[in-house]
Amino acid sequence: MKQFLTLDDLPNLDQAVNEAIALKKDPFQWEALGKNKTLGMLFFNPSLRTRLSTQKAAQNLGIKTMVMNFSNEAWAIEFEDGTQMSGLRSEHIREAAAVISQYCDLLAIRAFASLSDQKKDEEEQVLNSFAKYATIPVINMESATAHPLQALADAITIKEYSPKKRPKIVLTWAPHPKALPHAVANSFIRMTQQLDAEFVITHPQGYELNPNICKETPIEYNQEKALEGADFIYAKNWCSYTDYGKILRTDSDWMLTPEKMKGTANGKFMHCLPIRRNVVAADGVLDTPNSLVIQQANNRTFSAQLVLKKILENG
Ligand code: SN0
Repeated sequence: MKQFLTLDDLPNLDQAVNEAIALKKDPFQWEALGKNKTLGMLFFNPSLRTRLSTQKAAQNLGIKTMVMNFSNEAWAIEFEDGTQMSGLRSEHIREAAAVISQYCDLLAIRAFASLSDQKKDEEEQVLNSFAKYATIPVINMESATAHPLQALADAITIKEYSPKKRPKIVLTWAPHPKALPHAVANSFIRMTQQLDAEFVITHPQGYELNPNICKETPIEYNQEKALEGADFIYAKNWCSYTDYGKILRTDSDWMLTPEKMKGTANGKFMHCLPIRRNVVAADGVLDTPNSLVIQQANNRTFSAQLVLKKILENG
């Protein structure tokens, strides 16, 4: 594998999940693989799981890490070509990416959607500019439109906890006070479409996601109906895609509650975290053995470890 910008960079999802589960059983087996290698990690946005699990994954493979917070520690970067840089941006992506490429062997980047400029978000300006001007492999730690490390961790978790060969998986929109990106939902959809599963997306009218991602996956506007017989319930908020960046509703009608979970097939609750308690899901949903949120976060390590290992093996 040359890079990991989206799930499409994985040659085979099922094989990747199996290999990640094998790494989980024996995490230090490949400790010599990353000797003298450096992973640079650039954060344009906050992180807890992504930062620590990716560092831990690197450590398990013998890779050293350098972490930099770009939102307040680095020079503000100019991404446009041919501009006269007399404004607030001090450094051009061309120099920044070239310089970092000399210090590091691998480069991981977190750069959320702006949610104001749909064109730039869809073009993945930040991630793709680093991929273009860096001379080392780039790894996506959540970009404007995708969070493939999360989706791979979710695939591992579903494999570990599935009660049947063909489970019913529901992605449900949930309320949130802030406008959140589409990245987690997008990658979860792309991942789940590749599983042997009955997959349904449910959200209020107006929250339709990118049709190029949803493709043939059924959308059910009645949440209760969608949840019937579900084995996995993946909750996530996202802002409007069609009315880009807007919050259309914040009422608690779509919050996951223990009552709603009763209509599922003793369903497992999933969320990428961080989760707003009693907004996205009630305490009574999170504080039960059916919640897999902590296990999902643990699998982030093995998702990242699998990706780093595949890239290192490529040379
Ligand atoms: C991010 C998102 O894409 O939804 C990261 C998830 C891994 N989530 C948030 O920004 C939540 C922030 C909040 O205030 O609850």
